[in-house]
Amino acid sequence: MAGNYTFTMIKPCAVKNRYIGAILTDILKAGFEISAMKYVRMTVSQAESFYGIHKERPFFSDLVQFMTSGPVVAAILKHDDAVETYRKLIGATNPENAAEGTIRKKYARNVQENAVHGSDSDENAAIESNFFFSQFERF
Ligand code: 3AN
Repeated sequence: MAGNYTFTMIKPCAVKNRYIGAILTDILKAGFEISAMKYVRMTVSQAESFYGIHKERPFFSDLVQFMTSGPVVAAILKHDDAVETYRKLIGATNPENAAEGTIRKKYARNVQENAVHGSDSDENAAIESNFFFSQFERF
């Protein structure tokens, strides 16, 4: 059965471009509730650990450098079938392939600076949420 929670980050590019408010508005208008939220800058070792699944990919060091270049907004979001519903709202990884009206179509610059992260499975949503938030920080 699909879970009710997903994990997201508003990435450094979208923070720098002043899209935090617009992206949160899109998320809330789509019916998501905020279960947890914080504004943090990851260290290099935290980003390497968070993206460990990609460590053999050619873009890994660029990705870590980018994701540690400034603060991110990290959040746990609640919705029925949260992972799939959120992946639809954000659109394809590469904004060139993202559907009209999606967050990445509107706010992403390219495949790396793609505005937001969204978990790709219930299992990863739980792992990623636990990486950033304790039980006392969730509502
Ligand atoms: P998604 O974020 O849509 O789940 P993943 O998990 O394949 O996509 O990639 C994680 C992150 O790695 C992306 N959000 C993006 O920032 C970066 N990335 C993915 N593919 C590339 C690529 N071909 N070149 C540069 N960065 C990439």
